Amino acid sequence: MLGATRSLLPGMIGVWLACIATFAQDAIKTQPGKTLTVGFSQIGAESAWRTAETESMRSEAAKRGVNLKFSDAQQKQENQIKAIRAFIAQKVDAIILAPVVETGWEPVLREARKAGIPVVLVDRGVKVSDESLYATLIASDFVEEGRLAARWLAEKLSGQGNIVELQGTPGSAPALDRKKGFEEVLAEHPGLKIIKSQSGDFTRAKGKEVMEAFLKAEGKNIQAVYAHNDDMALGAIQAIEAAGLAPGKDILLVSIDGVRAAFEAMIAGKLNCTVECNPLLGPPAFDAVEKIVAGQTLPKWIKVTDQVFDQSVAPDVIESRKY
Ligand code: GZL
Repeated sequence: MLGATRSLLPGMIGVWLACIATFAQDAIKTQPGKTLTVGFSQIGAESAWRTAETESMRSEAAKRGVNLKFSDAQQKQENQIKAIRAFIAQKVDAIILAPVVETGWEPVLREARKAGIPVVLVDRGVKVSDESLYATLIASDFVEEGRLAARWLAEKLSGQGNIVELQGTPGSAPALDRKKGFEEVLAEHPGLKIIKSQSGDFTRAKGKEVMEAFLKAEGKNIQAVYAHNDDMALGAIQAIEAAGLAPGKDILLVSIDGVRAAFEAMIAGKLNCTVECNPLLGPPAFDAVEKIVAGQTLPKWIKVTDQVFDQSVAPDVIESRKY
């Protein structure tokens, strides 16, 4: 009996180790000093924010000597899923994912876990039934960003006015949460009303197009624009000017991201306020990857801090902006 058990022992240990690897994916260990190969599935290049994030990831990987396999999904989830499967086939040490939308990730994340490859989420979160499918999320608090935007606007409008909303990509965490936070504060101000709301997909062109439609439908009935990102606000500014109105004066604009062009628009008096959403996620992302492959466990959410900038401070801070 003992002989038989002894002969089964190596197999049993193998199964036991595989189980540990499966259920504790954030405790994967690789040899110290080995060059890390990391797959990064990026959403696309839809905004200045996204470009800044990509630059931060690429430059940080180069600085750390990480072999980065980069994939631009052009805003399509199916392309991100294909890229993740390719990274799994290439047996990368870790995967970094900026998920374009919140849902639809469970199957491919299970494939990554089965392959023993940790997944770090950056910039946007996912909805999954089992949070152990990703090691950590490095992102801002989009609900708080929405609250900050609404509080600033409520004060500026003295609690009275009609607002049109340019939403981000449908189903994306920032679009859902920035709307949620904004409406949470608006509920405290019955004199403020969102009279039109539509997606501009986080792009300048679409933001301009949707704002043109809002102006046609509501004309001088609009006191303010709430844009889920600066790029759509900059498009809305173009539409407001084309309609013969003064952006920043006839119609106030508050947006989110804090990209350089937003500071330039605030200095020009055309944008009133932007809530920063820091895109320089390269350093914290690769810190997380290095800790995970060294066997450490990380918090499920590493929160990036943000702050509000308006026209009153824009001239003083623009030179210090890093993106
Ligand atoms: C936020 C990020 C959003 C930015 C947009 O973390 O996902 O996507 O706010 C970008 O500019 O397109």
